[in-house]
Amino acid sequence: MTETLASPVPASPLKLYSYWRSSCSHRVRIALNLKGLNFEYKAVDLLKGEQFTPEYEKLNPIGYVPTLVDGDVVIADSFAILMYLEEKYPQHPLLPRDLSKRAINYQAANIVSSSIQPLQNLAVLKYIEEKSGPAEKLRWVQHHIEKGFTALEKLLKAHAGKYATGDEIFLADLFLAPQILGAISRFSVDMSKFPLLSRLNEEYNGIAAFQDAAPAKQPDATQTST
Ligand SMILES: N[C@@H](CCC(=O)N[C@@H](CS)C(=O)NCC(=O)O)C(=O)O
Repeated sequence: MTETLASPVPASPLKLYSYWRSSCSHRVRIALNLKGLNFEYKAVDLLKGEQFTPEYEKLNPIGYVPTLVDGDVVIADSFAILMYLEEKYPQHPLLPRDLSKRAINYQAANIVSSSIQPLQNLAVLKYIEEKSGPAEKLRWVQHHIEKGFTALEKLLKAHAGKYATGDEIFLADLFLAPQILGAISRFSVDMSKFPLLSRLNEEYNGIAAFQDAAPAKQPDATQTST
């Protein structure tokens, strides 16, 4: 007889402060879904500046989404949230046991979270558009996404299986899926230059935990183009 271990569940409902189109929120939504953790969705409208209200800044001092609240615990950064979830709710591990594979996951995640996403953040794009116009804004964002994607294609060529680092979904996939979706749907990046990332994207699109985390499925989704 196989013994099944109960998955840890939160004592009180988790709350996720999120914006539908935020790729940083999107990664956390995927993790929560993979781990089977229900959460209350607390919408923060970035276009209305709700991230800068004094109430929200008490939770997230830098005024970004996402923020996770788990009882008394408040965590205001997607990487920190993912590491917290991983340790507190170990069902569906986000990190492989193999240390070198784990390091590749950190590397791929950080290419997205340090070398792509901050350069396409709302405040950065608004500044560039104001100074140099919408065409320059698009050139800027495409350049930085393509630079990161080129590095990711090279890095993952030696490690990918069905997913980014093998045949199981790990941390790297949680960072890639939202970034690729944004590149396609918001920034018209030519994905034909990135065959591996395109193939991974097809895989992600077929998985329920990823589908349910998609921007368009969130309660605050609108048709706004920003
Ligand atoms: N390192 C942070 C970055 C968070 C971040 O940049 N969030 C963006 C959305 S993906 C945001 O809130 N932008 C609002 C703004 O630029 O005012 C994390 O990973 O949580």
